[in-house]
Amino acid sequence: MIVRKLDECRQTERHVADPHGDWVSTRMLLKGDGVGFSFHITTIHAGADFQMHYQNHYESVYCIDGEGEIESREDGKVYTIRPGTLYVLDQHDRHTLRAHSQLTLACVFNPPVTGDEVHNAEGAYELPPEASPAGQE
Ligand code: 9YT
Repeated sequence: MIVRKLDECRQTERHVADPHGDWVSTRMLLKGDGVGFSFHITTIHAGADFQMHYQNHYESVYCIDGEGEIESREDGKVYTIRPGTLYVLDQHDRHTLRAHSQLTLACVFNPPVTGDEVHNAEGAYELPPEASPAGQE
């Protein structure tokens, strides 16, 4: 069994800051923990408005706190985000996230993030050399 505390993880290298200043992410579970997914508590700063495209991962995002919206750049649909909302990027959807207030999100990635990944120019996380893209295992 693994038991961890968010406040303790925040004091370690598991706490990663976006170089663009849009978010911070505490990766409470990583690939090295061996369970096949990673689990992050992510804070999106109020006013953030940025694009992502997780070409190599599936991601589930559950809103714990805050208000915002998620736009699919595949079809232009915009969905409100508030506490209790789950969105799942099951099609590697290109998307834009807007935080109307600070958002606290619980995020799960498959395949798991390995450590200190931040978005590349396309808004994706690169895979380690040996990993398979999500859906191609
Ligand atoms: C919602 C989202 O994808 N935010 C970017 C950070 C990511 N969730 C992470 O690495 O925790």
